[in-house]
Amino acid sequence: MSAFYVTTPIYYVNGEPHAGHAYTTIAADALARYHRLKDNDVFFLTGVDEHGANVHKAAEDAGLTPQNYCDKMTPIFTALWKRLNISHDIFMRTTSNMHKRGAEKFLTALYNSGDVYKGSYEGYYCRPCERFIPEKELTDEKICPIHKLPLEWLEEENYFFKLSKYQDRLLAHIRENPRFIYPESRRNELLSVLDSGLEDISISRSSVSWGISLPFDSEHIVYVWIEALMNYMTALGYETDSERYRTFWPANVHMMAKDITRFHALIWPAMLMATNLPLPKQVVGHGWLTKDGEALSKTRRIFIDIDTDIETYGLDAFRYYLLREFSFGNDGDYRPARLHARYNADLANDLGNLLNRVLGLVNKNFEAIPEPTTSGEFDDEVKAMAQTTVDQLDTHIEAFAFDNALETIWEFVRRINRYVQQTQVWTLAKSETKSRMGTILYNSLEALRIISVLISPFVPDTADKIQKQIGLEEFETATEWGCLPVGIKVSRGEPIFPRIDTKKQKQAQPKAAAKPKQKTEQKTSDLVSFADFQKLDLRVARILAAEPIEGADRLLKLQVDVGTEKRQLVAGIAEHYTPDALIGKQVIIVANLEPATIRNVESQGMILAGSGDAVVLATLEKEMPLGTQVR
Ligand code: ME8
Repeated sequence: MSAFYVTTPIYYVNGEPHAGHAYTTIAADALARYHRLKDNDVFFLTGVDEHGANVHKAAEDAGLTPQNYCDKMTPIFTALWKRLNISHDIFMRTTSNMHKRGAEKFLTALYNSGDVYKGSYEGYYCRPCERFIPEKELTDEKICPIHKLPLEWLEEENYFFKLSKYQDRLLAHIRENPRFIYPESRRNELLSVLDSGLEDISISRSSVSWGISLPFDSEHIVYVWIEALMNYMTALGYETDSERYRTFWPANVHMMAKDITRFHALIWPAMLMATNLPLPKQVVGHGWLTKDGEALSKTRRIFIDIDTDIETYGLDAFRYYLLREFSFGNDGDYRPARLHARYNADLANDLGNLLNRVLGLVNKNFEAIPEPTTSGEFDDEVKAMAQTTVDQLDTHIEAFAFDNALETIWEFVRRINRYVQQTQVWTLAKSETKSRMGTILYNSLEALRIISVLISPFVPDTADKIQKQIGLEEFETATEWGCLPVGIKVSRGEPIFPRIDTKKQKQAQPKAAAKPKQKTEQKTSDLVSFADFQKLDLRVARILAAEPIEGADRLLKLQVDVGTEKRQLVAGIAEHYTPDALIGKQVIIVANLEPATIRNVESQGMILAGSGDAVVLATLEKEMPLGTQVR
């Protein structure tokens, strides 16, 4: 059992938490749960950043003292984490005494390192970022590159930390430890920041009053960012050199979005180098969750209505969508229509129906879970796939590829659906085939048990529901086939993801339902609203294989790569393209079309083509990465 310490950023309390905060926290939660499943000794930290000028100003605006304001805002974060089923071990508040004492101890150590000196500072400051914007990043308009708000000119006497002294050591550390910064693009970004030279940074503010005083000069308040970074150690009991601190420091993963990787991957390690403390093992800066292509923002009031979506689809569907839809290092546009499609296809259809169907057959034909006594076609393949599914998960999780991890589990879910189909298990109830039926149902339930264990880090409530329906009381290992006991009673099986039709979805979205009359008239004249157009998920894909479909002269069966997954499509282009001519071509597909079965072949999407006398495949002017959205 090894120690695994994962952290989220501590979020500012100057506004309510939004989907972006939920995204990081759910991802960190899935990681923590995955490591618990692997029997590691896990410590998962999240919390709030309660000091600084930003929070002070928000308190003033609300007519409260800063402490009262924090006491009012912090429970909003803890309530959301409860609702999202976040399994943190500690929730840090930076106004706590534990943090204050730990921060003072760290600041004293930093001062004693000889790398702190007094100087004066002037420059353009962004209040929402709480940082001076370096000369190199300034535009003529003097606008913050992140918040797009005007910068303030600030002049102060400050204490400085000799960050520049650590440039070479940081460079060497990042080069020697390729996994230190994830993803690669962020690592390269920071390497180029280092190449262009680091400046010393100010670590105190004399103009700010809401924060922790420097232990070596009480006239100054520690800069909120320097204070916040220390929380990762103070939360463990750094102040008293506690057992927990000694077990879990250094952190395995600091998780965050790309906006703040620089603080975590350059400034924080330099502070630790100065105080001779070990560095965190990985700094992970995922992409932005966007809405209509724009980053969510408290200051710019760009939000996603997560309440409606959780109410409509349930928490686990929301968690599933966030983790399955986006590639973690890249930005991802949040679309309720995609959540709807994933709910019906992956959750209701693939997983929910499978469970329901298998339980139904067990209940109809047996008193309890039957014993597997025969062996037949596909059994070994299914058992082997359980093992390969487990084996592949580690690799995906280590690469923070939550999307690939879930896709791998769903390939297994779909394989079990095919197993039920291929064996036509429902036809085997006659006495001479009943033992074969029992074996197939046992195998299917055992696969579902393993699936429930594997999905538990991502959709924990669903995992519990599946286990309960199968009649299990405890989670057993997923690495061993055959742990499912024979002879226990299974439940009747309520659908775990009842299908949600579009009409119901529209009702749940008041904005869409309450369209003005004029819009309806436009609709009848065949115009499509922008919102409707946006529901289409068009993606760049590459054709990997193509073959004719027996008995269908116009159709070809295609295998395409959409970047994060492979799909099978049926296209009516056989009269215009030979299979060989198609292989390797980049095309555009409609990725969120409901799957259809055409001439007994499943088609998961549609390929776009100009269609007149001739049929010509649509493609982009230049090749783009697979999976790129086309709008
Ligand atoms: O920066 N997409 O707090 P903060 C994805 N207090 N993630 C997002 C996001 C989006 N659109 N918007 C926010 C601070 N996040 C400091 C941190 S840590 C020592 C101090 C998430 O409230 C993401 O994790 O501005 C991002 O890094 C973090 O919220 C910023 O939170």
